[in-house]
Amino acid sequence: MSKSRMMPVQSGLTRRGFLKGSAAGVLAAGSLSTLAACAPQTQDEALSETGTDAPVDEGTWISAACWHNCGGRCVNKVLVKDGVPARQGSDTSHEDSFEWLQQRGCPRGRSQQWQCFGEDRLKFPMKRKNWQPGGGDAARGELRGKDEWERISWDEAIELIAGEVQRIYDTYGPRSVIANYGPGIDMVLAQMGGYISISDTSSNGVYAFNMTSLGLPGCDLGETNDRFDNKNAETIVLMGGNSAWSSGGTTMNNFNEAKDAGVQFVYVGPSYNATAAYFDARWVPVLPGTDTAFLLGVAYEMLAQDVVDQDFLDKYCVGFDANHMPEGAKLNENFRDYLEGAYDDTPKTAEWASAICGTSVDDIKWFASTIGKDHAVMLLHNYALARCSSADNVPQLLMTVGAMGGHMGKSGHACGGAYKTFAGTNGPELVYYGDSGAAWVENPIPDSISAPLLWQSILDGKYNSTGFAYSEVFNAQDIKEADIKYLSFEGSAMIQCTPAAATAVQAIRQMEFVTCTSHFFNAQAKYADIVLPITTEWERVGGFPGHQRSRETVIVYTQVTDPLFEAKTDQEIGMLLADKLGLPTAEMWPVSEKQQFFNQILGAGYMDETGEYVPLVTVTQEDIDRWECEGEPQEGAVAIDQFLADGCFTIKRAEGDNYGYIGYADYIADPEANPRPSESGKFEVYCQYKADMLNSMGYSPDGTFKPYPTYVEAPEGREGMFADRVIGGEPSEYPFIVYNPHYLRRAHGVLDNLPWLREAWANPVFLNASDAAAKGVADGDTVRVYNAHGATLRTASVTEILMPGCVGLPHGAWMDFDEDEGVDRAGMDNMLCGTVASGMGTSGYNNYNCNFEKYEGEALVPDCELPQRIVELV
Ligand SMILES: Nc1nc2c(c(=O)[nH]1)N[C@H]1C(S)=C(S)[C@@H](COP(=O)(O)OP(=O)(O)OC[C@H]3O[C@@H](n4cnc5c(=O)[nH]c(N)nc54)[C@H](O)[C@@H]3O)O[C@H]1N2
Ligand SMILES: Nc1nc2c(c(=O)[nH]1)N[C@H]1C(S)=C(S)[C@@H](COP(=O)(O)OP(=O)(O)OC[C@H]3O[C@@H](n4cnc5c(=O)[nH]c(N)nc54)[C@H](O)[C@@H]3O)O[C@H]1N2
Ligand code: SF4
Ligand SMILES: [Mo]
Repeated sequence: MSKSRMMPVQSGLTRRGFLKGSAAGVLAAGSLSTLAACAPQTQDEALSETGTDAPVDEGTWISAACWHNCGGRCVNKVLVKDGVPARQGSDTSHEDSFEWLQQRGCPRGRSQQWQCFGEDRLKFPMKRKNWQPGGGDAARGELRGKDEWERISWDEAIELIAGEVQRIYDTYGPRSVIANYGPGIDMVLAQMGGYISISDTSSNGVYAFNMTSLGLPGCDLGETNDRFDNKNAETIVLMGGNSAWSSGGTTMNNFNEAKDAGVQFVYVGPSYNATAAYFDARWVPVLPGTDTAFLLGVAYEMLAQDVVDQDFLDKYCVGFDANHMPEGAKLNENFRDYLEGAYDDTPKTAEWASAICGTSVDDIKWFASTIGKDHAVMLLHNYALARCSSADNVPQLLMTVGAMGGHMGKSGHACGGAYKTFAGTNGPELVYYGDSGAAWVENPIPDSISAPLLWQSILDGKYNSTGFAYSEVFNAQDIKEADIKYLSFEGSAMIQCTPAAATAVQAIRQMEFVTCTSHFFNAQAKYADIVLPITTEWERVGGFPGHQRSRETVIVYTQVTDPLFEAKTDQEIGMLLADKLGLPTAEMWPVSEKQQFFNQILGAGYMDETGEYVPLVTVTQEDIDRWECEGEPQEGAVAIDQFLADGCFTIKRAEGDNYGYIGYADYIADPEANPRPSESGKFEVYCQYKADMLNSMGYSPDGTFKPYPTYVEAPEGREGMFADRVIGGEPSEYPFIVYNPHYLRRAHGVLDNLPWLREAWANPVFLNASDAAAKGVADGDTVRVYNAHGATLRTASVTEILMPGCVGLPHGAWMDFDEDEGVDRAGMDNMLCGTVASGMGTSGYNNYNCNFEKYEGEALVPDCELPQRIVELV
């Protein structure tokens, strides 16, 4: 990286100096008022006000990182003028069109400078004042979350961590440690003998594990059609999710041609959200966690209306009816007879379904006829419907309903996952980046704790080690004892993003040692003993954002500034610790961070028009010398400097090009030659493996799951709304279902502390208008939302676009737990999620029960008026 691209932000300033430094690139909260006196009136205003009012043609535009797990993948540009980020921008590498999409950033990405240069960045290693090494009372664990903080040097920090790691592994062994595959400290822990990890179904919910046993692709992603085919559908059904908020907007473009062509969109879910509105969709309301009941009613109706493609079922599926059972079936039952009530005297009629899912009988019947065999239909699901307890039959059932309509393997038809940058497009990767060459130390301990049970398992001293679902190694429930002494928070927000936050506080206070690497004083840092400041990606050599990327684009970013204050990268921290512990540091990190980036560039490739993968980036010997890296010169489509300046490479598409794709086309054309990955090689409407797996994992009572999809009551959920769990009876203590939409202000917890974003998005709790009225709650009132697991305060946003009985509490607000009152003041979602697991150990964020009331205490002030969370060092 040339020096001129780096910002002259100096390291090692004091906090005072940091504040003073705001004029030279560090953005203090106070300066917000100068830049944007009050909340901008429109989003355009917000964007044009980013940074100073520097003219756009002065200074240098740098491709900067936006690396969060936000559902999008966008080009982020920073205009650096006199060493200060003056403006932010996005993709300008070509004009935007449906054929050649730009990857434009959202307001979060365009506010990134407030994160990297924010006044609230952690600047130095810190130690909790009353914590001392050695375990036992010296840890003063009861003060976690309340203690004061001291600045320590890196030497002291590494010395303390090395000493404690050695002591804990020597005294208690690796099963006394919990970590989660972080890239620095956790690598060292893996090398020390390993740790118990966390098995979390997080994003994918009940689609997380073993979808292949049903005949689906992993997580049911990859077998829908290329985006140019979307316009060939008559109807596109979106089951759950909200990509307008959660996919950075860019993937919505994949459906624009279909929208323009007049394709009918249908949205199935508890709210008529921004995505449904954008597509002018017909809304089919379904209560959270009840999609199984809805789809069973639909399947019954399809049979009743005679709109089932029986030939498709006979040829491509097993287990739909008694005449097509798979070999090895242990149960003489089938789906069709279940639908008709043969085993429980309950036909799964539209009326039966309606009582459970809250959808009208008319809507269920309409939906069944609309998706019948004579129509071209795309049944696209997100995972919001899968992040629910006991929803484990959804994947198999949606696949079954898709097969009943014959909606696989044909143009205009699809059935499968539409998620993040994969939403509405699939097919082989057209462009990609190379392997970094970094080594990875495997964690030798295969046990894991299911995320929703994590904190209670620590308190109980025992855990179900079933692990990452059902595999060769771990199958049946296996309860083990564990006395956890050390928690490493590195790269995942374990307190913030895992259910049962109040229990987390208790469990953490039992520890002897807690470390955290972080940019900010977030929940993990607040409850740790030693906190290490890490660099943001703006301070690193450059890279390619991982997570989701689209098949048509790679995004690349470069360094914006030297590391701020004393921040270090994960790799630097890992290496310091490994050295101190006498571990083989050079073997563990054989490749420098710069060489890793260079390797990714060299290995980048794309598919040319003939279908061949060829190198993407032209690199000369001079480039290699300038970078002081190793590699061979190569010819590609774009020169390295141009590629880095553009910040991306996007394949230009055209109608009828060689890059089209129809999901499952090979299987449908020749099922014998191209079997699905299930045991039978077909879609398994009866899947013995599924039942055996779910029943033996130990999270639901044995026998709960049948080999075919059935309705299973959730531990809370729909039935939990009623006192005696009988739908329609007296309301229970917690007669609402709370779900967690992923929220525009932030990516999970990340960015929640940014003043601009706080001004733009208030983070209210969404309440149905009639429910609110019944409780005397008006829009803008402070409400207390509570259940058996905890309580939180939020300002009410009263709306008609939410089904009665539902409460929408956005995901990711930074915990602000008032222990005296037993209430969180930030609207933190995991306060209301509890120690509840079912099926595959699902984190069922979207179907807990709750109640709410007008709050009698002092009303909340808007989040944007609260001071930033800045640690005062003693
Ligand atoms: N109640 C409820 N809980 C949920 C959800 C929900 O809907 N409701 N959603 C779930 C879902 S879908 C997901 S994916 C999970 C997400 O859960 P997490 O992945 O745990 O969430 P993030 O906030 O993205 O955590 C990333 C953390 O890593 C830090 N970080 C970022 N970059 C670096 C780096 O380079 N090095 C290091 N060391 N740290 C870094 C960030 O500051 C942040 O603290 O949350 C889940 N939790
Ligand atoms: N801004 C922002 N974007 C993000 C994230 C973020 O934190 N912030 N997180 C990213 C990550 S890791 C993920 S996993 C995705 C998640 O994002 P999405 O997969 O889009 O999921 P949600 O935001 O949970 O979807 C919310 C919508 O799903 C519907 N819904 C809720 N429960 C159910 C149900 O049981 N059934 C049905 N049919 N519908 C239901 C509701 O109508 C609600 O409006 O977002 C990604 N994008
Ligand atoms: S959608 Fe995500 S990657 Fe894109 S600009 Fe926004 S935060 Fe950044
Ligand atoms: Mo996720």
